[in-house]
Amino acid sequence: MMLSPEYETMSRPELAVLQSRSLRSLVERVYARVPFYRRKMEAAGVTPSSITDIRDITLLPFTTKDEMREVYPYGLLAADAKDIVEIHTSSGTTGKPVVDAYTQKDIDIWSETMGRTLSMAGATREDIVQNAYGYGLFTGGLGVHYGARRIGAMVIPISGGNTKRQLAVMQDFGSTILSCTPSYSLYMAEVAREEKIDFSKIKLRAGAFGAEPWSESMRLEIQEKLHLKAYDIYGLTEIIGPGVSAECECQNRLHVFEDHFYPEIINPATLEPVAEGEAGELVITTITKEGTPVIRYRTRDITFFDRSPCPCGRTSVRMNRLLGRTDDMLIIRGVNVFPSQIEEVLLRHDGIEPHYELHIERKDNLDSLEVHVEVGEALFSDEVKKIEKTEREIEKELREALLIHALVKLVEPKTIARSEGKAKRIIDKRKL
Ligand code: DLL
Repeated sequence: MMLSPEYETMSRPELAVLQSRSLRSLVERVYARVPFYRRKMEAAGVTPSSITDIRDITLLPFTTKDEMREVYPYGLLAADAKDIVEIHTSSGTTGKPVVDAYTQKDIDIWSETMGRTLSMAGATREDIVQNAYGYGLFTGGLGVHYGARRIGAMVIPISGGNTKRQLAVMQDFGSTILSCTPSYSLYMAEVAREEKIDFSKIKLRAGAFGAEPWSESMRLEIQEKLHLKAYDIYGLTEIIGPGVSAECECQNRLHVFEDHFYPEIINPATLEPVAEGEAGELVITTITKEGTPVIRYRTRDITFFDRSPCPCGRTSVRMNRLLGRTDDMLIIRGVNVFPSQIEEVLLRHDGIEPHYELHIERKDNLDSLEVHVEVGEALFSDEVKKIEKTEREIEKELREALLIHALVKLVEPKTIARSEGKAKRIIDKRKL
């Protein structure tokens, strides 16, 4: 399903013309209205007249999360305060939150890109979207809400949590699309099993999952347990919320909504663009945003681009599912380890549940990694020997994948904390 074919299938040269026009107007606006950007541009020796083409974007300075926090709460405002109609913020668990202020036009853009996101997962006005992302300052709830409204679907604004009620609502109202974090969807499947609710009898046929990292094996598991097609959706508060990129029906990498969000990939160490197709840090410029536009925002998310044509007909560049983050990349005994690599190994094993925690400690200057992962009831009731054998097997595979030793402990069913939002899986005691 394509919401806006004129944009989604636009030829690359036409898109570049559109992007160039948007970028010129953005740079003029922020230079005139946002001292924060004006100062940065002056320091970099750039003025609005330096920017004529989208390719000139590399002349502009980057923006980081720390800088955005420093100008909290309103320092990035590029529109008149009276024209702001809504705000959202990041959770602010690691410092001052980042503020996203929207004009009506920004809300319209957000509704459009989220409408495209849901359409790509097959949603139409016939659908009933059970939206279990949190409503509030978090962008997940209202982002999906606006997207569902844009395509004329019916939305159930249930928000996160109260899992038994989620299950009752999806049966009673016949929800066809589910939106929540991938880890929460698996928790729903678990509670459904206990309650003897059979997902094959529930009408859900697609899910829009994102806001946290997940792997291909986790997708297969969700699809099997919830009897639906699971789509990856991506976004972040600093840019707009969800609706920056999403998978189409091919479920093969996420189309970036490039007419609004201009993406680049850089080497985080040198800040230079990577070679075509190489992985690096995703950088995004909100070329059409009015409220709090962001120029060359360093997302810290790691991915790579695929510019090959997609069978769906959309012409936009696709980004790979996230490989990790520059800041959640663990460095254990000098080796770079991404939690996604560990998840991939764990979920290959039968009898293992997708609930795990990584415990990292430092003793006598030596890092240790322990992987705690839950076993299913079947394996748990097996002999101890079988459990130990599985532990050793996983350790061996982890060593092959990560090149370091990790101690694997299989733990009893239901002992790892469940989350109704983003799962917290890394417990790094080295920082305490
Ligand atoms: O999580 C926005 C969102 C809501 C996206 C609902 C998708 C669905 P933040 O709380 O600002 O915003 O967190 C943004 O979450 O930089 C990524 O590291 C991570 N993230 C978001 N989507 C994905 C995804 C929302 N599909 C941060 N896969 C981002 C992996 C994701 N990580």
